[in-house]
Amino acid sequence: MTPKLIQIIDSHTGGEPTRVVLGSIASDELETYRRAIICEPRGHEVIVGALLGKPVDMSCITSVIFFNNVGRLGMCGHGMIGVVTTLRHMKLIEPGEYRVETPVGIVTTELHEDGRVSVQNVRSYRKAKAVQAGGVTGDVAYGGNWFFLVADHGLELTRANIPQLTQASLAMRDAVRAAGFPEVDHVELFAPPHDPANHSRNFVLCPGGEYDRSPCGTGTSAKLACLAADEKLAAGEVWRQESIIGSVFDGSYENSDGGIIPTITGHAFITAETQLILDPNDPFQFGIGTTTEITAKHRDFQR
Ligand code: PYC
Repeated sequence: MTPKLIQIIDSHTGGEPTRVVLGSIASDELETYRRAIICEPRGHEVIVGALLGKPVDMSCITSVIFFNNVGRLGMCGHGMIGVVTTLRHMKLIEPGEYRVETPVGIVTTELHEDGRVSVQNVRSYRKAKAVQAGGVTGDVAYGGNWFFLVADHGLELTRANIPQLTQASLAMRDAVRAAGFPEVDHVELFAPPHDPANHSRNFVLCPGGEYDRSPCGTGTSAKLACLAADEKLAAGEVWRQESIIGSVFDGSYENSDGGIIPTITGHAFITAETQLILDPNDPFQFGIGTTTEITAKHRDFQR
């Protein structure tokens, strides 16, 4: 039997990797190949995949389904910046505006002359304010994915603390789900920025138990929705969100029907261009199975 070949281009946005899959598989085959593309031995659990396809709405340049080690994502801000940067690398686009179809709606992207990319995200909003769960108080908000946003966690947002931040965020996620918000799959912790040029620093727990190296585009969208609802940031004002590794996204918003339309700007860099080989004789051709409790919980939630 001949090996299956999957063309990919890798990039990172603020340190968070994106693996764009170029048409070697169809969307209904994604579940078969998802772990082969993301997980060991070819990848690792931090990667977010982006499967490009033919859009239904022909005003869009492409459709994209984002996916990770445990399933699919609604939207992905750092991933969308990676997708646009990849299309530019492939010489398919030049600086300008491009619409992209995602499972949660169409987003408008802008590739700038200097290589930065802005993503005008789907409508974002705060669902619940000051929810008490797991000994902390936070807001539940939507930014293309669902977030529990917490400031009163009492933890230091430093790289040295990442294991502790991960454990605490997993417990908060369990608690907020049990408190009546089963849709929450990301937790976002906030603290003052390390760089005074920024407004805030965050730590973001992703669905598979990994942390986002970037400031998280959908998480920053959810944060902007909360700031707007609290009248702490005016429409059009720029919010500079710093990640746990110090990378930064600029965010701003316009009002929309009780919620906001956020725009997130960041920069991605291409790191590799290659093809994956799935050898039918390789016992791990579909990736090393992940049987952790986190994965099982996420699968239950997805059902
Ligand atoms: O940038 O929206 C984002 C994101 C979601 C999960 C990882 N990154």
